[in-house]
Amino acid sequence: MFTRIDHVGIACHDLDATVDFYRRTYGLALTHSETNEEQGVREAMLRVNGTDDGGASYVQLLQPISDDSPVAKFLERNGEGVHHVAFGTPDVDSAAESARGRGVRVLSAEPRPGSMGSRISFLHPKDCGGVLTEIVQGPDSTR
Ligand code: CMX
Ligand code: CO
Repeated sequence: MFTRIDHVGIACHDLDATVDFYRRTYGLALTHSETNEEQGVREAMLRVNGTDDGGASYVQLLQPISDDSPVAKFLERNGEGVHHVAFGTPDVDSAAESARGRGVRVLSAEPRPGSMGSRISFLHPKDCGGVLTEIVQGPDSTR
């Protein structure tokens, strides 16, 4: 069902400064940035590597754009740090359905728009051993 780690989502207060830290410290370049109003974030994707299934792995840096967004709540409670882990899959609908069938709460009825044209679903951290878990399908099943 999962074929790779698509990204690790990291909450931060200052997106530009954090992108700069990853560039200066690790040499990771900014691949893509966008604002996702529905998710309440400005985000930056830093590609780490390609993978065998034609996809890739990223660091996803997240800065909230509103005080009541999930990432703003997380920052208020925990400060900066790892917010979620996202697994890549060729079929987000069936992966979410399969998790639901095993009693894991899926946080939206249908997958939602994610970064770079992907479709995403979130699983409740309380049903996943304390890890907010995202499932990602790329625009053409690969990216
Ligand atoms: N990781 C682990 N646990 C988390 C968590 C996280 N990121 N966010 C919240 N929790 C825990 C809290 O610690 C809390 O635990 P306790 O009850 O033991 O204190 C519990 O979950 C409920 O916390 P809350 O602050 O009341 O959080 P909400 O119920 O309001 O929201 C969640 C939690 C997961 C439903 C919400 O954050 C959500 O819908 N997330 C999915 C969307 C999202 O995160 N979008 C931003 C990323 C976009 C992207 O990746 O593209
Ligand atoms: Co994510």
